[in-house]
Amino acid sequence: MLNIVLFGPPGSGKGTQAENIISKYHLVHLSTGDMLRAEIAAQTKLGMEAKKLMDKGELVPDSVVVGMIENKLDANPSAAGFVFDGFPRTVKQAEALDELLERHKAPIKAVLSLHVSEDELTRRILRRGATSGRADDQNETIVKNRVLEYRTKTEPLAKYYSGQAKLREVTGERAVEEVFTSLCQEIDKVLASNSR
Ligand code: B4P
Repeated sequence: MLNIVLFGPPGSGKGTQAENIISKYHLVHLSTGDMLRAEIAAQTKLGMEAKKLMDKGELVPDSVVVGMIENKLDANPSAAGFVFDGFPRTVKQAEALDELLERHKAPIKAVLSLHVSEDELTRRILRRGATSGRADDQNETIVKNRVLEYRTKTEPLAKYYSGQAKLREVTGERAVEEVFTSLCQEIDKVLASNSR
């Protein structure tokens, strides 16, 4: 089973690249951002609670996203693997994911980390905000808060995964196709080392 984490700050292109990766490698895309937005669209209680935090650029509680991921893993027993996009975002979430995947005997094979400068992240998100209708994409203060949440709560995960020798760095500030080529090179290295 090929389980990959796409890691990086908001707007670094995780969602964009996840789409390309799942279609090339026939994997299942698990985006906690998309799952939360679906809950908001369906106006569930969980969605309404999450919306209050997301609109401010804050993370939703670990227990909420871990529960959603667990349900999706259980709902896809015959998947060839998963691309985790926007999850985990805290060390607690990463530990929970390791435990869940241990149960499925299918650990994370690689964590692909996208690097993009702060100026470019803000530019991309505000550009998307002009058409996306996402409240968290429309205001520079909220975007800055999302990046701050990333720096304080999510970035420490890089150390967690480099400690497991799974972290692979990729420059994300290039054309979408160029970034995709580099990500595929990293995935192919992982596949080659597994088949040895
Ligand atoms: P997400 O939905 O995960 O949103 P994101 O970080 O903005 O997205 P991403 O990095 O995928 O960027 P994308 O490809 O779309 O999270 C939203 C919110 O949900 C969080 O703030 C949080 O509140 C909550 N949440 C989600 N998961 C959570 C968790 N695990 N725990 C707690 N809370 C959670 O790209 C952005 C833009 O850049 C697009 O317009 C794209 O077209 C453009 N772009 C992409 N690649 C480009 C390139 N190479 N060049 C130019 N533009 C590019």
